Amino acid sequence: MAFKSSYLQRVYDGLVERNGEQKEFLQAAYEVLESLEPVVAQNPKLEEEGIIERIVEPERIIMFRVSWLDDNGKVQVNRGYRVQFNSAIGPYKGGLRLHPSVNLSVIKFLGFEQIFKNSLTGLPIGGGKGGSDFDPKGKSDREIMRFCQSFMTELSKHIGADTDVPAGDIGVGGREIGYLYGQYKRLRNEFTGVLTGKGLTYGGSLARTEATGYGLCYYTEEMLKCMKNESFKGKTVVISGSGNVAIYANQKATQLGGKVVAMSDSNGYIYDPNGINLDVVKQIKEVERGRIKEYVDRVSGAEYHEGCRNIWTVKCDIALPCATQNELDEDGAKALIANGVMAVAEGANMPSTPEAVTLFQSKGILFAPAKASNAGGVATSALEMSQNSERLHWSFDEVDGKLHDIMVNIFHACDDAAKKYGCEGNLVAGANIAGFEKVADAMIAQGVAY
Ligand code: NDP
Ligand code: 2IT
Repeated sequence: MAFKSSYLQRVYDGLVERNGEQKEFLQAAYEVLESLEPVVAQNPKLEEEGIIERIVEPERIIMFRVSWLDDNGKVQVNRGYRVQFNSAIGPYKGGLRLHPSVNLSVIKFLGFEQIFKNSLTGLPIGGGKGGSDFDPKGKSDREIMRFCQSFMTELSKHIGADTDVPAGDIGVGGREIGYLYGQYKRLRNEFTGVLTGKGLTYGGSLARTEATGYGLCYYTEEMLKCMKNESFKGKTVVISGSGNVAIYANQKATQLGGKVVAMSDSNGYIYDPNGINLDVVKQIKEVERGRIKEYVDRVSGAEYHEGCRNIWTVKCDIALPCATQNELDEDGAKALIANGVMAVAEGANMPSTPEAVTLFQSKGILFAPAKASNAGGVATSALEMSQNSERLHWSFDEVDGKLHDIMVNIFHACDDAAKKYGCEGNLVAGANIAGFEKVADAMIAQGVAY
């Protein structure tokens, strides 16, 4: 891995030296630094002001013990994280992930990506991320509650409506946000917009639940229109995952005229040639918290296949990876390409491996990078913060309309930045550059602390 710029090379070598074991973080950082080659070449001020070495170093990392009592009264211990990565353009903002695979590398990669994503939304939010290696699967509601309360007891010391505003991510939905919010309020005696994704009865925004999946489809529709004079209409769609992002991506893709034929969870995938019945998926995943394979017991003509990675062998025009990082690798990309895929748009964070991205781009397949195409969730979180600040509640259509405009604007910001720096059509580079420019400018304006 070699950079043309000696400055970028030096910063990246330093990162590897200090964080060699943080694979996911280095993967995310490498991709951004690579995209910044033409920007660094044209702007010597970036090196003079030490912007790149500053932007790859989190402003603050908080790691803490989370001890809680399970239903048998036994003490359990997990590790909690909050990485406050960059506050140049607004309070730290980003989700909390509860999954056994969570470690510092995963939270740092997510927090790093969040800086540029949040900048792309055009709204005043900095970048952060947090979570725990706690596994919510198989836990009772009471266990989830006790974990969330313990987690928030420590986290509450470090967050606030003008400081750091967490939200959901894998394993954190409405139930968890409710418990976290209740505990924050008890500890602080404050009713503020300290979390987003809240329930509609206590300050949540309409359309936040739908926002990431809807936003992904709005971005994809604009990309299809502007780059290929195409749309979702009549297209076959494959969506990995069956959580929050996947479900509402399915709903919007279907509304826009697409037919979603496959979805998955970490065990395997379902294939339904008639188009997936989303009500059944919602009942299984949102209400019963069950497994995707149960779908085939309820819908005739559908198939279940063990092994989630094979979902990419299902023939489709549009692929929307909406589960987790590095879920779509080179083999998956080859299978999609062999079956004639036209566009791949990322709903999850960094779901495609670098090899897969290179393959898509080299074959002229439209490719929408996560930090642009999944920014609708956090953008709507920022709209929730606005509503909380003005103590008003906007209608579904008002929020959804703003979300739509934000996603269209993000697409054009990426497309324009790519053109400006000589890499027309490369939305990965465009997203990284457009997201970076605003943050770098704000960092320079605010000076170096000494
Ligand atoms: P959920 O917890 O609602 O759903 C996650 C889904 O992904 C589940 O179907 C889960 O299956 C599957 N999954 C999780 N881990 C793995 C794994 N290691 N291998 C295969 N499948 C896996 O999370 P979300 O839908 O909220 O998040 C999905 C992705 O979207 C994440 O990358 C997240 O960072 C990203 N994202 C989320 C946003 C949001 O607003 N929620 C905003 C922007 C991005 P199983 O049940 O078997 O674990
Ligand atoms: O990855 C993400 O952008 C999210 N999980 C949503 C973050 C948020 O603050 O709404």
